[in-house]
Amino acid sequence: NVIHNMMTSKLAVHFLHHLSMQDIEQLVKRNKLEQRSLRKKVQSILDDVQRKGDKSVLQFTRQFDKVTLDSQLVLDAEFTQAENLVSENMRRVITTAAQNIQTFHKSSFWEKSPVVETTAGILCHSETRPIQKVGLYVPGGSAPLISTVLMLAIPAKLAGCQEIILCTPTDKKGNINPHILFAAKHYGITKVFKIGGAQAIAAMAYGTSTVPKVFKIFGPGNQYVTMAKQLVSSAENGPAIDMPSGPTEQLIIADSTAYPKYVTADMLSQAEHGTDSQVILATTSVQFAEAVQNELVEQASVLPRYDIVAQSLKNSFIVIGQSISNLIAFANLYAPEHLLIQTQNPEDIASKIQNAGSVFLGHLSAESIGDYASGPNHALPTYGYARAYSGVSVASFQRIITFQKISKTGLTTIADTVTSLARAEGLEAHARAVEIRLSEKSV
Ligand code: HSO
Ligand code: ZN
Repeated sequence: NVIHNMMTSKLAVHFLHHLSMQDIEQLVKRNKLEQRSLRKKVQSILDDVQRKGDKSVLQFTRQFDKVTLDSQLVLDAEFTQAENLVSENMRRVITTAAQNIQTFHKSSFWEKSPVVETTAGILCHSETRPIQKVGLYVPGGSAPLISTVLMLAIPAKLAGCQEIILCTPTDKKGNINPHILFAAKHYGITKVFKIGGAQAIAAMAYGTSTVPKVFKIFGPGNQYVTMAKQLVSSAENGPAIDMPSGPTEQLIIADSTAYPKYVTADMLSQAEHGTDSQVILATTSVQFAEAVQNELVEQASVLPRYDIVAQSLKNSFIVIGQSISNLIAFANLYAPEHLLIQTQNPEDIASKIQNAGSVFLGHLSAESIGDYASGPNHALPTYGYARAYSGVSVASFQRIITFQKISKTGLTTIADTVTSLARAEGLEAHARAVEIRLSEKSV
């Protein structure tokens, strides 16, 4: 094990009661990358793929990923080959995680609402329908996110999506991580393509001769992927997207009953995702903060991804509050992707949380467990979008259609309400569409 140079600087510490409202707003703001030049670059990739299809995609794959592919579509033989590379143990753990994810997602969706009689003779209800074609993106990058395949494919399949395609970049030899292929094959993906980056998003948004055009695109990615998703979703006829996504983030509320070792380990688990990850410790105890600072140096020093961790800890900080309720207020302002509550009574705090993607209650609830295997989804809103967006669920792969049926009684009861409102809006034809039925004797 390599022991790295000790981190030289400690996390920045902010005392909430010394900060003005403006200071706090500044603290809660995420680092925003320069968007203008990024947008231009990504738009030109999107335009090229839209014009030239597969030829353009293959060209970008050569240029950015340094691989020349015969087939972008993963062939049956490759699935078989991958299957053989997956150990018995990995099969077992992927299956276990998948089962929990399935159990949780199954428990929280619906297909048909009750029928409600809003007024005598007026029957209304809703039914959900799967989005027929969806595209999933799984980043390659520094970590092959096997778990992300499960987190996206399982709810898509439960929703009943007919076509579920997946794009992911290959390694330098043109291969996809075998576990990713194994998970894709076993959990409902219809086609896998060896495409990464903005060109993958473009291919799924516009369609090419090999990649089908989809109606909604899901999944995390780097800044190019994120920008591409935003651009295609606002284009004419473009697909919807799950949510705008950004670097991963975590906020831990800890009191003096928390364990510095656990809290530190959780912080490092998110800090290792990327240099732009952000982890925040919010605590009432200065001593506890001090203990975590020391523990961070200790635990980080032996991590294989030390360099990433050291970098992301520079975007990270500690806030000290005079009371737990000050910390709760701060957490609600920040709206973290992941909120960990490691205090004496986590449930009491949980009921006061308004803005968060996913909440982990108690000292034993490590975020990693939720990242992989407990059941809830790990595709969650970052960047403060948790104020308005939810994480991925079966509902993300469905739409709701409403149905209504008006009987003769319903028609008579509601006629005056509708005709009066219609005439108040100056829409005479609306009023008459009701009245013509009242006077019609045949029905
Ligand atoms: N923490 C990540 C998900 C993940 N962690 C995948 C490990 N693998 C964003 O929620
Ligand atoms: Zn993670």
